[in-house]
Amino acid sequence: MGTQNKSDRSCFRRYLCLIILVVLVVIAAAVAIPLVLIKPWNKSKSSSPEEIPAVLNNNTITPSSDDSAKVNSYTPALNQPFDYANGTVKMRGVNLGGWLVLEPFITPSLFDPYIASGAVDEWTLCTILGPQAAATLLEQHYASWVTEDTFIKLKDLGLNHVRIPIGFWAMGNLTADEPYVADISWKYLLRGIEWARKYGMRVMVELHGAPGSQNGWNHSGRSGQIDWINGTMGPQNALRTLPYLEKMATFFSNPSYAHVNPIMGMLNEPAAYIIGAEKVMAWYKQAFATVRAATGTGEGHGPWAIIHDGFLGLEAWSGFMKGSDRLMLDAHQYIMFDENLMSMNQTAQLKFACQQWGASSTTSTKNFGPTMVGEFSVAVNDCATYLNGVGVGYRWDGTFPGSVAHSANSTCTHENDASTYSTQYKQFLTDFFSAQLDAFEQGAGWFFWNFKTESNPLWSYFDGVDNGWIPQDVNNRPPSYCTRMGLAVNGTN
Ligand SMILES: *[C@@H]1O[C@H](CO)[C@@H](O)[C@H](O)[C@H]1NC(C)=O
Ligand SMILES: *[C@@H]1O[C@H](CO)[C@@H](O)[C@H](O)[C@H]1NC(C)=O
Ligand SMILES: *[C@@H]1O[C@H](CO)[C@@H](O)[C@H](O)[C@H]1NC(C)=O
Ligand SMILES: *[C@@H]1O[C@H](CO)[C@@H](O)[C@H](O)[C@H]1NC(C)=O
Ligand SMILES: *[C@@H]1O[C@H](CO)[C@@H](O)[C@H](O)[C@H]1NC(C)=O
Ligand SMILES: *[C@@H]1O[C@H](CO)[C@@H](O)[C@H](O)[C@H]1NC(C)=O
Ligand SMILES: CC(=O)N[C@H]1CO[C@H](CO)[C@@H](O)[C@@H]1O
Repeated sequence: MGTQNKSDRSCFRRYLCLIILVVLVVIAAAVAIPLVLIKPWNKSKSSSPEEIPAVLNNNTITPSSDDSAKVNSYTPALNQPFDYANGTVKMRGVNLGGWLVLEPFITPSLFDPYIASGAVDEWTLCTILGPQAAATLLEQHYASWVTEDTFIKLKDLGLNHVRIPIGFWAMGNLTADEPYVADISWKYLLRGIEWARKYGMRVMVELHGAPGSQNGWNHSGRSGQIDWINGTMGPQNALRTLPYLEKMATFFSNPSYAHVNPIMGMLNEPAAYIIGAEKVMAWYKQAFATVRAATGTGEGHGPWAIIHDGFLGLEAWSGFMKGSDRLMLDAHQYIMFDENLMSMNQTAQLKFACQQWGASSTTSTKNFGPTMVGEFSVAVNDCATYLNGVGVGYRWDGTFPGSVAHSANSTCTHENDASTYSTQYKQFLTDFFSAQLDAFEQGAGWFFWNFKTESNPLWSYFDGVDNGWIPQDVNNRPPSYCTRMGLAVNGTN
C-alpha cells in the first residue's frame, strides 16, 4: 500500500513534469516557428561571404574584334562561313538552359522553400522575393551557373555551338505588373558571348519567354495560362513580342556580333497545338518580316532566323514560307512527355530514334528546308525532380495527374542516381545518344538539353560524359546503334 501511495505521488509528480515539459516545448515552438518563417539565416548560396561569386560591376561588355578562333579542326573559324543550309559540318551543341531563364528541374535549389516558399517559376520567385532580393539572388546565379570554364569544357568535348535561352525581360520595357528582374541577364549574355568568341563557339540566342507566356509552362517564365495570341491580352502580347525580336536582330547583325551570333531563335515552343496552327504561323510570318526588316536580306545581312514547330510535327511546316531568306525549322524530340513513346521497350525506342526521327529530319529538310533539333536528352522517363513542375508528380510512377504508372513496379526512387544504373542501362543510354545524333545530323544538327543540371543525370551533358554514355569527343565517335543494326536514318527502311 505504502508503495502504492508513494507511487501515486511520484506519478502525480511525473504528470506535473510532463505538463511543465509540454509548456516549455510550446514556448520554444512559439519562439522558433516565427524565426523559421522570417528566415534570418536564409539558406541561399550567399550565406557565407567567400561563397559569393563575382558579379559584373559594370554595364559595358566591350566586344572583342578578334573573330579568328576556331573551336576544333572540324569547324570553320568564326570569321569563316558556317554552311547551315547544306554543309557537311553539323551544329553540335548544348543548351545553356536554367541560366538566364530559370527552370525548376535544372536548378531545384533555387526553388527550395527556404528561398521563396511557394515559387514555381521565375515570375512567382520574383514576386515572393521582391525586386531587391530577386535581383541579388538571380545575379549570383547568373555569375556562377555559367563561367568561362563552362565554355572551355564544351570546347574540349568537341562541341561547336551553344543555344542560349533568354526571356523578354532581359531587354527591359516591362509593364508595371511584371515582377521579372529587367536587363541584368543581358549583361551576362554578353559576357557569355565573349567567352564563346574566345573559344570559337557559335551562339544561338533564343527568345524563350514572351510577354503573357507562349505556352503556359514554367520555362517561359510563367506557368499557368497562355496569354499570348490566346487570352484577353493575347493579341497585344503577341504584338509586343515583335520589338524584342527587332532588338535582337539588330544587335546580332552588328559586325561586332555577326560572326559569333550567326543564328537566332525567334520564339521557343509556342503551343500552336492549343493556340491554333494558323495563328501561330501567321505570327511567325510577322516575326520573320520584323527580323528581316531590321537586318536586310541575303548572306551577310544579320542572322539566320529559327522557328519552332509548335508541336504540330515537322510535316505541318512542309512548304511553309518557301524561298525565305535563311529560315530554319526547329523540332524538340523527347520520349518522356509522350506516354506511347515512354511505354515502348528500349529496343523499340532505339529503332524509333533511328528510323522515325531520322526520317523526320530527312523529309523536313527536303520539304521545308534546313531543320534542326534544338532540344533532346537521353531521358526515357520523366522522373527528374520538378520536371513536370514544382510539386507535380511523374508519369513514370503514376503520380502525374491522369497518368498510369509505366509498369506495376515503376518508381522514380533511383532513376536520378547514376551510380545505381546497370551496365545494360548505360549501354542503352550510349546507344540512345548515338542513335539520336545520327538521326538529327540528317538535318542541320542538334543541341542537347542541357549542358548540366543540379541533380538529373539523364538531362546533363557533363554527367553523360562523366558516366560514359556521351563520348569525350563528339566528333570522333564509334559507329552508332543505327549503323550497327543496319537501321537507316534517312527514311529508307
Ligand atoms: C566589366 O567587367 C568585366 C567582368 O568583370 C571585365 O572583364 C571588364 O573588363 C569590365 N569592363 C569595364 C569597361 O570595366
Ligand atoms: C544549299 O541549300 C540551298 C537551300 O536549301 C539550296 O538552294 C542550294 O541549292 C544548296 N546548295 C548546294 C550546293 O547544294
Ligand atoms: C515599350 O513597350 C511598349 C508597349 O508595351 C511600346 O509601345 C514601346 O514602344 C516600348 N518601348 C521601347 C523603348 O521599346
Ligand atoms: C486562353 O485564354 C483564355 C481567356 O483568357 C483562358 O481562359 C484560357 O485558360 C487560355 N488557354 C490556355 C491554354 O491557357
Ligand atoms: C519490344 O517491342 C517490340 C514492339 O512492340 C516487340 O516486337 C519486341 O519483341 C519487344 N522486345 C523485347 C525485348 O521485349
Ligand atoms: C515487379 O517486381 C517483381 C519482384 O521484383 C518482379 O518479379 C516482377 O517481374 C516485376 N514486374 C514488372 C511488371 O516489372
Ligand atoms: C507547371 C509547369 O509549367 N510545368 C512545366 C515545367 O517545365 C517542364 C519542362 O521543362 C514541363 O514539362 C512542365 O510541364
